[in-house]
Amino acid sequence: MRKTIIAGNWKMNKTVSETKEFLNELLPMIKDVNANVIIATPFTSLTVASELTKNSIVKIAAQNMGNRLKGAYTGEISPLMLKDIDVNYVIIGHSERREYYGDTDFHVNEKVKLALETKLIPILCIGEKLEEREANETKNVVKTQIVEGLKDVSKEDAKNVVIAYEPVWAIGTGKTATPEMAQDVHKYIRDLLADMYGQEVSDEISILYGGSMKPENVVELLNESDIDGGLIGGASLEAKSFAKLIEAGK
Ligand code: 3PY
Repeated sequence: MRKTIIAGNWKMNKTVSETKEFLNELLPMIKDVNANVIIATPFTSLTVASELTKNSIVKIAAQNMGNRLKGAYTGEISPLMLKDIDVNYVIIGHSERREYYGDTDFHVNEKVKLALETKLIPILCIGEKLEEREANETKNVVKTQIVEGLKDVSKEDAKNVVIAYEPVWAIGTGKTATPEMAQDVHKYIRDLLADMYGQEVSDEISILYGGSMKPENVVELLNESDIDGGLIGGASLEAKSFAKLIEAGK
């Protein structure tokens, strides 16, 4: 039985004091909720977020990481540094990283493998651009990103990967894939993972939907059999709306 995961991706938002304020508002609201909640904060807020959420259902994620363990890599953050401050998850290959910072499937694969090696759970993001959807290329794009992103990842390790399908045209645009459109791609991903690792492993992997998920559409998206949760941008920045999403996901 797969767990529903409600994950917030704050992107480049919130200072340390805003992080404290948010968590002080959110945590009492979800005190009695039994759900899998993740918040991906900027690097600067990770320490305070992991301290404040220690005795709660919330797990903390980084939004990216370096592709080496240590050394002369100016500006990078090692997965070991993330582990050291009790970070459990790391988003890898978000479309904004691919688009603005040149992260390729090769880099994504290096990071996925290193995250698994260091016992961080990678949230591997994939998804097509608008022109790719219009050219009927969605499934080919998603297939390449998964096959390349998980290259040399063993069956044992694959069980510890979370996939986030985020159609790029639905990110920050207010446009959401209809539940049927999203389910169609999620099912395709599930079948692909079954071809790669066997049905049993595929059935264990959580596949999240991302791209303008909000309180108004969360229930119908989560009703689809292969949508196991959400990776949420804008609606995760405000404690009340994030709490509503968590409530829907329990
Ligand atoms: C969004 O919903 O905008 C996201 O990109 C979540 O990662």
